[in-house]
Amino acid sequence: MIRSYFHPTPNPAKVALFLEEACLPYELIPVDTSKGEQHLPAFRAINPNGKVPAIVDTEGPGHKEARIFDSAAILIYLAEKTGKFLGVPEDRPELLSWLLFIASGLGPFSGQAVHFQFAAPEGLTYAVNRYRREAERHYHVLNDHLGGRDFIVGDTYTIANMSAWGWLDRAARVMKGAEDPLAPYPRLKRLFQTVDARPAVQLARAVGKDHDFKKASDEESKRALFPSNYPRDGRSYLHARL
Ligand SMILES: N[C@@H](CCC(=O)N[C@@H](CS)C(=O)NCC(=O)O)C(=O)O
Repeated sequence: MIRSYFHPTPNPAKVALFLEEACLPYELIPVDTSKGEQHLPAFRAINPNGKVPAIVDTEGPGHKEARIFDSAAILIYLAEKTGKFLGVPEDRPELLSWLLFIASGLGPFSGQAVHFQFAAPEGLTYAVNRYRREAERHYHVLNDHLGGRDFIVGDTYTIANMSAWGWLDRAARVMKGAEDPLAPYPRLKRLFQTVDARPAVQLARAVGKDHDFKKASDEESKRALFPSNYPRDGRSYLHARL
């Protein structure tokens, strides 16, 4: 059995998509990051970095319980465990490269673009430009790569496409104000639409809908989500809570 620690945000969405695609039985454990549940000791024992997604596989390697955190690590782990959505072995170097490109580039720059356009104080033009432009640059790199190919790696739908979908789904926030945010990246838009049309995406979108995640952006949520903005006595909010 897999326990999936979840909040309805881009990185956990990738894992939700894999679990639905692979029809793996799992227990969903909501982690309300706006309430600071990612900082509770029980969750930090599963992800010391205090972020979702994370999973626990009660039947891990050697029949021992295993924890896995970080969306790319989880996708690789689950793909290897099930033998699904890995593509062919000859394409493994490309698969790892694009997965890590998304995990360390497209995703984080998109996240920072959202942060500086929606959550940070107004007037930080340099930061907005920096992260928005870098997100755009990553979109261009992937868009160029998709010339003449249907999927990111090889001829099939792999975990690289699931990973890209998680963040492309938030393109309207990353490219704040753009009427059709993927229009300048037609191949990326085609890829997004191909993945988004899969039946498992509808199931993944429904994950966690029955849980009342906190929506308000108030002082509690800001302190929970951006603890390093609130140093206390030389220690961060995060460490002060533990
Ligand atoms: N590199 C990590 C990033 C995880 C991450 O940033 N998760 C966000 C949700 S998409 C989160 O937990 N935010 C709450 C927080 O930072 O406290 C991954 O790919 O899983």
